[in-house]
Formats: sequence, C-alpha cells, structure tokens
Amino acid sequence: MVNLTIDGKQVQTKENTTILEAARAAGIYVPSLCYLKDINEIGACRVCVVEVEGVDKLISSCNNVVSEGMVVYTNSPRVREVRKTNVELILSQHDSKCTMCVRSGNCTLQTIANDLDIRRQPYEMQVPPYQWSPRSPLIRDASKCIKCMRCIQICDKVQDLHIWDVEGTGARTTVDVAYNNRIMDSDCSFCGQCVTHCPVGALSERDDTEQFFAALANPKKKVIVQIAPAVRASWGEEMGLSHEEAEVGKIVTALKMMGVDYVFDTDFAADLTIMEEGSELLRRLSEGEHQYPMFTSCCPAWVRFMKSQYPDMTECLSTAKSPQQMFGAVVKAYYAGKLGIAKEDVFSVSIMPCIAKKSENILPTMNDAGTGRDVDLVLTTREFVRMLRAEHIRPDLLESTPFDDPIGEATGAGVIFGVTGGVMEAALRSAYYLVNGENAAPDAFQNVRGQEGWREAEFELAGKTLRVAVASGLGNARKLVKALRKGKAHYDFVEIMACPGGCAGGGGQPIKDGLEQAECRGNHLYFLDDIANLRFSHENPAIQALYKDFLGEPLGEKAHHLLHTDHTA
Ligand code: HC0
Ligand code: SF4
Repeated sequence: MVNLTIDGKQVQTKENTTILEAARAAGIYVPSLCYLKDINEIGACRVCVVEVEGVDKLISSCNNVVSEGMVVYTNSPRVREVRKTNVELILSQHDSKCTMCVRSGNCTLQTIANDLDIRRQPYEMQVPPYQWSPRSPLIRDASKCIKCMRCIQICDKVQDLHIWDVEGTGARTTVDVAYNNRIMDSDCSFCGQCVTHCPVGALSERDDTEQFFAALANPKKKVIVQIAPAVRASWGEEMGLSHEEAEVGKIVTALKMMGVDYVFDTDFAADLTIMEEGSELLRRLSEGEHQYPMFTSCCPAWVRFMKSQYPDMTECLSTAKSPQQMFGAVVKAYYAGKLGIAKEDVFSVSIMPCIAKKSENILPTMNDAGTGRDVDLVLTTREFVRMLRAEHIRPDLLESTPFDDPIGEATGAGVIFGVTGGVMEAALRSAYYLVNGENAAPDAFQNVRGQEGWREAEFELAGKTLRVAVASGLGNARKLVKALRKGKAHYDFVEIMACPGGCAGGGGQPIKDGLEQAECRGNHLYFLDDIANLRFSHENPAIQALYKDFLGEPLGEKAHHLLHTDHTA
C-alpha cells in the first residue's frame, strides 16, 4: 500500500493507482475530459492537472501514479489558473453554440467550463468547418471535436475496428475517418460506441425526429411504433426516473399523447425470432457437424462487421431477420390488413437503443412487405427522450398504458434480448421445449449470463452436448472468430452483440459520461423477465395465433419470405 496526502487528507491506496483514481476514491473530485478508465489515459486535455510538492511542473493526474509520501494539491491557485487556461484553449477550437447542441445539458466540456466560471473567450477562435454526409446514421461535427481521442481509442481498443484516426497537424489537428475514407464507404459498423463515449457533441446519431413529426401530421398515415427491449431499461435516466418509475407503459402513453396510432412491443418480435432461429438451429444440428457455428444475426452492427471483416463466414449467420425487421414485415403484411388499411398507408417506426438499426432498415433486402421499407424510420432512445422534451411531456406525471393488441403481448424471453446472453438464453429455453416436448425450468440456462466479453457454456440437448458461446463488443467478437478460424474453439451456436453488455449498452442509449450503464440496465431486464407471466417464447399466445392465422409453420414458406433474409446479399 502507498500512503500519500491529497489536499491535506491522508490517503492510503494500492501501488500503481493513478493520482486521479486515488483522489476520487478518497472523495476528492478531480475534473477530467479526455480520461476514460483503462481506455484513454493519455493526459491530452490537461484538465486533470495537479500540483505535487517537489515537482516543478503541474502533472496530469490520470496517467501519473501515486508514490509513498507524495503530497498532492488538486485545486491550488496555480492548478486553478492553469486548468482554466487549458479549458479556454480547448474552447478556442470548439464551436460553443451550446443552445443548439445535441449534448447541451449533458456535455462534460460545458460542465467543466461552467464549474471553472469561464465567462469569456480570451483566445482567437479557430474552428474547423462542419463537413459530413447527411445520409450517414452516425454524424461527426468537426467543429465540436476537442481532440480527446476517446472515439479513436474505443474503436481501436474495445471494438477493434480502427475507423477513426488523427488528421492534420498543429492547430489543424482533428479526428476523421482513417485513410481519407468517407464514413459510408468505411468498415464502420455504426455501433455508436464512439458516440456514447464522446464527452461533447462531436458525435451523435442522425436526428430523424422531424420525419416522425411529419408522419404524425400526415392524415393519410397510420403511425405504428415498436419499442425495443433495452429502451425500457434506460429511457428514464435522463428524466430522473428510477427503473421502477420508468415503466414501459409510460412510453406507450407518451407516444399516444404525441398522436401515434398504435404502439407495440419489439419483444413480441423477439419471441417470433426465437421460434424461427430456434427451429433453424435444430435443423442445422440435425444436419450433423459444421465447421463453424451458427451465429445470431439480430445485431446489425455485428452483421456489418461480419460482412466487412470475414465475408467468407457470412453464410454462418442465422437467416432470421432481427426482431425490428420481423416486426416491420408483420405489421405491414399482416396487421395492416387486420386493421383494414392499405399497407402503403402505414408508417412504421421503431424506437431502438441503437444507431446501426438506422442502417439496417434501409437495406434493400428489408422490403418484404413490398412498400419500399418494412420499417420506415428508426429513432434512438436519445431521440425519443428529445421528442418528449419537444412535446413538453412530463414523464413523472404519466400513467401507464398497455401495448396495443393483438401483437403487443410478449414474454420474459423477449425482454432479455436486450442484454448480452439474452438471445442465447431465450433460444435455449425454446429449443429445449421443441426437442423434449416439455419445458426446462425458466432459469435452467442462466450460465450464459454475465458481463465478461466472451463466455461459453455447454448443455445437453437431444442427447448431444450443445456448445454455445456469447460475446459482446466487437473486439471480443473478433477474438472469438479468430479462435474459430484457427480451430482453437468449437461451438454450435454463438450469440454476438456489437455493444459491450448488449443493447443495454447500445450506441443510441442515454449517455452518462464516464459511467457504464449496461450492467445495471441488463439486470433490470432480468428482473422484468423474472416477474413476467410468461417466460417462454413458444408460450406467447399472440405468437401461436400469428402462426395459426397467418404464418403457418416456423421456417414455412410464408415465414421464410417475411421473416428471413439472405445476409450474404
Ligand atoms: Fe436490440 Fe433486438 S435486442 S438488437 O439490442 O434481437 O437495438 O433492445 O430491439 O431487433 O428485440 C437493439 C435491443 C432490439 C432487435 C430485439 C434483437
Ligand atoms: Fe445495436 Fe444492440 Fe448491436 Fe449495439 S448491440 S449495435 S445497440 S443491435
């Protein structure tokens, strides 16, 4: 252990702890901007500087470690002055139009500048112009970039995709797509992890809220909204609601207040995915040994990753569409008819924790109802929260409303799709039933739960040992795929989600800078599963009715047409 003094307080900490972590653990808050624990500890922003007795220069506390007898001042007059100058210099290269910024009120630079009482800009402004493709689901505004390098590091170290790089020199230094590429032509998966780890408004999703309001204002359109599993575990965060208060039924109420005609639960389509994907798995297992496992295909960032990085393995992806796209196809091809409206008059919207879903719904293959797009518009959780504000809806005053019938009913198995391992667990629950004709205990497959980036388990199914693996984060996905290709790992079924922790930690989720929320949100989804009336996808009566009335059998002709796709196309 190391003993030191921070701001007059005796502190004891482990060796090799950074001064920043030691101070924060002792209840002394040192501000920081570029710092991301274990990912970006480069001391670039100079906001976390501290004074150490016996050391001439101020030093960054995020990448200097404690030593025995060290005496540290985190907020001395000298520290305050230098810190303020450093932030003023950052602001001289930052377009501070805070009132119009997507991160206003949730921007670390804004908070720090305010805390330091900066009221003027003493340095000449040099702000690069905004140049970006408006079509891209992911937007970079160079005029807001503070060169903290977090996006580069997340993409390199966690996602192992290397999309971003430093460009230019001196005052012209900025971050852009590597190799002078354009984002739409790059291998970017659109997972959005760079967005959720950006401390300012330099990265965001494309804002599509105006299209939503335009559809609501169009009397010819019936607006139908689906809500993804992970949205219910996060939407209340920015509104100050606890998990218990942020019931999904309040989202339904809010959307109806906005003028939405029908609101359904993507969890229903998650149950449908299990019927199709589970049946596909069993068919594949009956064919004997395969070189590679079957991979889940519901995460569009993972599918993009597979296509760009390992195109020869794309055919191992389950052909099942994601729940979002299954839902879109069912709403237009089936539900519109039930309502007595033309499918062309349906405007189908999804609220997702995800940016990559904005690239999935526009794929040419996602048009099986024949209206152009099965899902017309994808909005992130953050866009939904902004719409609540725009509509002056106070979530604390909302009552809950149930989802619309008949495709609003879902099971606990559908809810856990939003957490890493959830698709696997839900699939195993139903695969067991399909093989044995009876259910296992609902929690029989919980070995696949957890936050480790790559985990594996084995279960007995149909007299054979089923080897499964679950990975989240594309860096872990790459490790797993490499191990398969080298013959060092062998599985039958693998679930991959691009975002660490799964959709709960999705790139479209509310941002709490420096705090990872995926685990806490995931635990809430497990809680919702635990208290659900139904916990097996195959027991969902609305799913049973859909097969009986319309689809026929899982993997049957109609199901094949509407619910499956060719990921190699
Ligand atoms: Fe997900 Fe999904 S679980 S990918 O993260 O499968 O976005 O929440 O909606 O489609 O259901 C996202 C979340 C979904 C889909 C579902 C799957
Ligand atoms: Fe989107 Fe979920 Fe995949 Fe993240 S893990 S890219 S939120 S589908």
